[in-house]
Amino acid sequence: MKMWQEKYEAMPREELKQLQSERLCAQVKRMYESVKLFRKRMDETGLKPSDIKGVEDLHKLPFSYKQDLRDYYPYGLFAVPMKDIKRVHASSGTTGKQIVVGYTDNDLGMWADCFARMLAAIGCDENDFVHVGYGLGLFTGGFGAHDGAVRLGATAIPISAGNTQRQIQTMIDFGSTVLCCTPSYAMYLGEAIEEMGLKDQLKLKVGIFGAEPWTEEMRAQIEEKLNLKAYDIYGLSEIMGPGVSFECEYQCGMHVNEDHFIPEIIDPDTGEVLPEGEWGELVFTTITKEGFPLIRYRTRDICSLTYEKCKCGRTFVRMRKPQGRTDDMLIIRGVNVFPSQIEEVLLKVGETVTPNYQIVVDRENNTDTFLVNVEMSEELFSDGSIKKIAAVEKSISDKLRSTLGIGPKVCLVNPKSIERSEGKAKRVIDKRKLK
Ligand code: DLL
Repeated sequence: MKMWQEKYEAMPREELKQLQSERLCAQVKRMYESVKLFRKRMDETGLKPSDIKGVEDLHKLPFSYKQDLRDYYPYGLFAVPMKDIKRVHASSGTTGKQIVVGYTDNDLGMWADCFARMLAAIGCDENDFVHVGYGLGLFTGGFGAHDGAVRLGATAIPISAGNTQRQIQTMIDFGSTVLCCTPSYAMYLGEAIEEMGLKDQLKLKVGIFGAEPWTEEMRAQIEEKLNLKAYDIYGLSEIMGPGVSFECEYQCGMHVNEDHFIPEIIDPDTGEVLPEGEWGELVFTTITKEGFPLIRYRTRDICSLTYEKCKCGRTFVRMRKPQGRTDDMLIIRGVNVFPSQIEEVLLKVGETVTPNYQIVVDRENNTDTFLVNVEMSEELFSDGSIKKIAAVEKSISDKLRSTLGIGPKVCLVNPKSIERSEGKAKRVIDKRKLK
């Protein structure tokens, strides 16, 4: 498969390390001069930019956090004058004030290249029609995919998120070959297309899905419903947006664009860097960004890395699918629960249920209550007896108990009764926080 920028993507690791070192040193120096908070943190640790000689010194540098972006909202961490910032994006997240990020012309060019690398890696070229179903707005998803498609020379269809009927009609009429949206919205589109009996009219070859965690089981279902090959893409607003890392044709982890971003895995409690292969918190350092560079940014995503050579010829390190976040882990009656574990179980249950679910946690008489609402399939809804439904509920609850170590009450609800999202799915309602 073609590489968009082979010079970097297949760079021998020794050379790559040299390049990263040069870029890191230059960035540390630049940030020390232009970002007040970074200078303060360096001074507190007694470090001078000249103490950083290369990537081997990365671990000495201070971490940065999402809270920093809130404290210095909106532009306080930018490293260039505002006249050089050509675009801003923002992310609201589930809690707290939104965060704002900014890009220079060079940053936008680098981002477009990173996304174009992914498109090329999965076999796309100028003959493709890229259906951009991520929100085009302050969210980074839409513009990232759009600019990447244009950079590749493909035809971009910037439809943005929402209006499912129009999405489907446009996909068919305009001949979309590449679908970009969240995996949960891809599932929803797939369901709607199945219902309308329009699957045969689609020309989709590949899908680029990310912005939220999704499982291998979900991948299989999306591929079946939309008749395409589904690829994972990762990114976060603070570091750039979609395309920080991407799957290649071999789909064995996501290649981090290491000429721009250096990843580390740390123990989230102690901050120690963990050895290759271990799971921990993913931390990123940007080494080329001008507008809003970040050193050792704590993503809160739980991940692991492998430097083993990939069959595609890229030398870039691969990150595994993030297994949730340190901050979306629920602690229910003392047990750690990740929404992705529930999804995995549901996708293995089979025909009787769909993977549309919502977790409701509450507190009664000082004890946590744990309920999982799951949409039953149309078949079970139309011909399942109350007894059969109760049996399915019990079997799911048992399966969840053995996976999680804690058994929720499972309630099968009517098909399509759980609210759909055009962006990231809302899987958890934690009422304890309101009390
Ligand atoms: O979600 C950027 C993006 C847009 C990525 C489109 C991929 C596609 P934020 O809104 O800032 O940015 O959210 C970033 O989303 O820290 C992860 O927790 C999660 N996330 C993103 N991609 C993946 C993925 C965009 N492929 C946060 N798998 C990150 C799992 C993901 N989680």
